Amino acid sequence: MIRITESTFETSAVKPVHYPPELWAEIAFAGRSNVGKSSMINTLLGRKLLAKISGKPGKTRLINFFEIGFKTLAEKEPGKFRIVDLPGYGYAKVSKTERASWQKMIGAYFSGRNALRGVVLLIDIRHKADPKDIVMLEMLRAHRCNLLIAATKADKLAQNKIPGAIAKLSKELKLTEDEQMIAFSSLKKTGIDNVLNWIGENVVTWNF
Ligand SMILES: Nc1nc2c(ncn2[C@@H]2O[C@H](COP(=O)(O)OP(=O)(O)OP(=O)(O)O)[C@@H](O)[C@H]2O)c(=O)[nH]1
Ligand SMILES: [Mg+2]
Repeated sequence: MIRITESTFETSAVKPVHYPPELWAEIAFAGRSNVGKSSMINTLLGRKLLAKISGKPGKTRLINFFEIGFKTLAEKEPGKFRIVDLPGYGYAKVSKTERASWQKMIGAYFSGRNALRGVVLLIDIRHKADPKDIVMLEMLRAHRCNLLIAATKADKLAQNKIPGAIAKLSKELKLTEDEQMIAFSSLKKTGIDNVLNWIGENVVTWNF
C-alpha cells in the first residue's frame, strides 16, 4: 500500500520525443472515451481538477504525464512514479484521420516505453465487453503489461448487483488469474485502496 504525497501535471505529448525522460516507473490508464479514466486519476490523487474531465467523450486527446510522490506505509520511504492518462477509444464521432493518429500515438507508447510497469484498463460496469476493449486487452497482453481491470461507475449499480456484473464481465473478457478485476467509483470513492495497492506492488520494486 502507498500513500500519495504530491501530484503535479508534467507534460502532454503525442510522440515519444516529447515524452519526459524515463526516470520513474509508469502506470497508464486506458479505456473507452468517457469510461472515467481522468476522473479515476483525480480520485486516486485526491485532486478534483488535475486531469481534465468532461461529460462529452473525447476530452483527453494527448498522452498526459503526471509526476507523483508517494510513501510506502511500511517503510515510510519516499519515492516517485508517473501516472499516464491516455486518450480514450471507441468514440463514434471521430474521423478516420483522428482514429489513425490515435492508433499511432497509443501504439508508439505501448511498444516503446520501458518505464511502463502496469496498465489499468477501465471498463464501464454496466456494459458488455466491447470488441474494442477486447482488442485493447489483446494488445496489452501482447506487450506483456501487468494488468488491473477496473469496472468503473460502480455507483450506477445496486451494491448487490456488483459481484455478478464483475463475474460476467470477467468471463466475457476471458480474464486469466493474473488479470484481477475490481469495482471502482469516482463518485462514491470506492475501490481506491485496491488500485493504490496494485500500483504500489508495481512501482515500489522498481529501480531504474
Ligand atoms: N456516475 C459516475 N460518473 C462518472 C464516474 N467517473 C467518471 N464519471 C463521469 O463520466 C464522464 C467522463 O469522465 P472522464 O473522466 O472525463 O472520462 P475519460 O475516460 O477520461 O474520457 P476521455 O478523456 O474522453 O477518454 C464525466 O461526466 C464524469 O463525471 C463514476 O465513478 N461514476
Ligand atoms: Mg480523459
